Amino acid sequence: MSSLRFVFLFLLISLSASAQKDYKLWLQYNAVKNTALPAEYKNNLKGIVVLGNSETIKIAEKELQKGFQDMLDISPEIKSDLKGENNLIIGSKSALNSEIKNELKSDFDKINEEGFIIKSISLKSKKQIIITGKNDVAVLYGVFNFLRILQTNKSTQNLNIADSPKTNIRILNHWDNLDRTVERGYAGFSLWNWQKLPDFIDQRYIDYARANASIGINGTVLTNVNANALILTPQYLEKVEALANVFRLYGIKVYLTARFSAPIEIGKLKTADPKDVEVIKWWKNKAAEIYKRIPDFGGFLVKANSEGQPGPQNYGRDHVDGANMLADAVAPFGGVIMWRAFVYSEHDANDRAKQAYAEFQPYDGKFKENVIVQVKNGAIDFQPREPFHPLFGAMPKTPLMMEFQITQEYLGFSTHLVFLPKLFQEVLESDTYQKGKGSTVAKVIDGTLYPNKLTGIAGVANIGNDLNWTGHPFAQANWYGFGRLAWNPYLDSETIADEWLRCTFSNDDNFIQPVKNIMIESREAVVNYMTPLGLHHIMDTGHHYGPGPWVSNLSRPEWNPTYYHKADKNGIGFDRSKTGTNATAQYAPEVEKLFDNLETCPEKDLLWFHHVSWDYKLKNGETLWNGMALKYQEGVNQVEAMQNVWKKAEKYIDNERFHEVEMLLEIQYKEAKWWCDACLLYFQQFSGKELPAGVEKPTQTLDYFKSLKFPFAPGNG
Ligand code: BDP
Repeated sequence: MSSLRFVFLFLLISLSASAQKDYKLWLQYNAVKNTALPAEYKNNLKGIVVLGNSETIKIAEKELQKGFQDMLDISPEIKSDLKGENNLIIGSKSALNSEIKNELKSDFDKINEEGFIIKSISLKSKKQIIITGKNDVAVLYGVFNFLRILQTNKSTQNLNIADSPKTNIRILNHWDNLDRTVERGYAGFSLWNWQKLPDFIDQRYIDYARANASIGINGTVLTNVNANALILTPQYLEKVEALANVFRLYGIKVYLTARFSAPIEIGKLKTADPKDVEVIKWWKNKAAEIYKRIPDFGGFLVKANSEGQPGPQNYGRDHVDGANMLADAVAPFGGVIMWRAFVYSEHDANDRAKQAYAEFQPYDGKFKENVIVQVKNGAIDFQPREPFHPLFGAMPKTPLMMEFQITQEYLGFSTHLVFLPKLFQEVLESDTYQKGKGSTVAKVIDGTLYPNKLTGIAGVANIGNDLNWTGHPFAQANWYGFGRLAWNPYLDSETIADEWLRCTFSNDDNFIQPVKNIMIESREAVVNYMTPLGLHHIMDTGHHYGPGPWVSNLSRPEWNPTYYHKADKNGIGFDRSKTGTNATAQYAPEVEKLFDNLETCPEKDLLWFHHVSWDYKLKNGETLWNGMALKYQEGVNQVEAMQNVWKKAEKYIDNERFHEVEMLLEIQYKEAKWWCDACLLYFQQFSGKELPAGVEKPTQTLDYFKSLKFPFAPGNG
């Protein structure tokens, strides 16, 4: 072979290997290089004893084989009964012999139906490791967790883990349309190839399910909340069934969005009134039809009477009527209705931030048992920072589930590196004070504050058919982190970042430490260069790409950024205190007081709750104007610092991912600067003040920034 051809071939092979890394997410299974560990691992993993023969157990077995092969270059003998020592035993409780069951009795008492046990035990004086749980999917969770021990180079000596998910429904919400566009999707088109389904099962469906199972996600809503009724027709249900058949083996239930007017659109009825007998019958039959195909169908997610979607109010009924009617339809089959509380109306002159609480709180205790109300983390809409939604903790008799957005609609799309678990953690740790100090949002969500049986966390997916699934290599960490927090809402985001980096890139501490710092700081950086000090919703209109604080011409007042920042010559911010819209009164008294009082209101939320003068003194002694300008600049500087750290990462990882991130950080830097310049020039018109020392001069005029148009920005329908 000529040397040129050789080089070409080599390049091709290494390129595709590198591209595969992008695809493999956090399941890289890199060779374990640490000197002592491979020997320890190999010694403990002489054979794999597989008890049980379900498809799920076979998946678990294959996963272990792959893990051992890739990480340790070994293929332990597979046995179906227990012989010898230093085996890894996998199997669910019912497949275990009585000796093992007795040995693990107290461990089984500690876990719930989906929990797993990983334990070093001694059977007839022989050392073994066992991975078990109450069913096969739990065993699979245990297997992935065991492999993570190896991936993160931790010891396998004296293992003693009993871990259970703290929430029941850990679910992705795909805002995927039937034409495969994805609302607010920045990673290509929808994974679901409706045209080729049901006969063509894309390997991606299997890899998607595997990735989700590895982090404990157990549900997926396939379709957009702005729903199309066609998904409920037999033509599509057949395709949904094919996906459900794939996902089931990985413990993932399929859910669909239900368009409230479906009985009219596909059922030929004249009404969709939830009290109409024909409508009630239609939904009952529809549910029965779905469950006949998909016996473990999860249920429906519903966006009703929100942003123009149809709902019970079109017929003079309310959310309770609508949700309960659907709940009755799926109840005989064990289905659940996830009813969204994301509502606000152009006919309501009230502060938008108050509307969901005002509408939903009075319904407390009125929903059927199988309804869970899905509430966004904040009262407006997935902003870089929002105080927690006042509904959390305020509906003791109603199960509430969290809705986070993993896709970065308001946080720079898939071009900005923003580690969202930091944001999620901040929300989950927030204290609602609804049952005294310590009534955190996490406790509302996992059912420990009020004894609600149904619990859940939803994440609006950032997944598309891009080679690397999420557009930005680091956006994979947000999918991963969401899953880990859904499993355990008390996990620390730093732990998650550490795990993810080790599983995705490298265990080298010289790489981990600095890059972890970037991740941890990235969330505050985006807040600084987009919406510091409690500013919110000042993104450009419609697509939400880039700054647009000047937009004021949209038909609905609350769609205009000017509605949110209220900048004038006297100052800036939305007065939601007693002297303003009194939104603070929707919180428990302790929180209300904290937010209401300028002295105690955290500065990070200042302009969310207060309109303050440009000369207002911040805690660091700066005037508000100077402080705000410095924050914008700090955000830009933080991105620059991230770039500098990243440059040093080159020698630790593959070229392709290194360069991808390098290029993306360059875009992020430019866009951070764009945000900083555009916002400061705009707000300066009101403050009438010079930029303080330390803030770079804007590179363009305000008119230039205002003239920018993005008719084809992604994710905008
Ligand atoms: C907003 C999005 C819009 C969604 C809506 C929702 O801009 O595309 O349909 O939320 O959550 O954030 O229903």
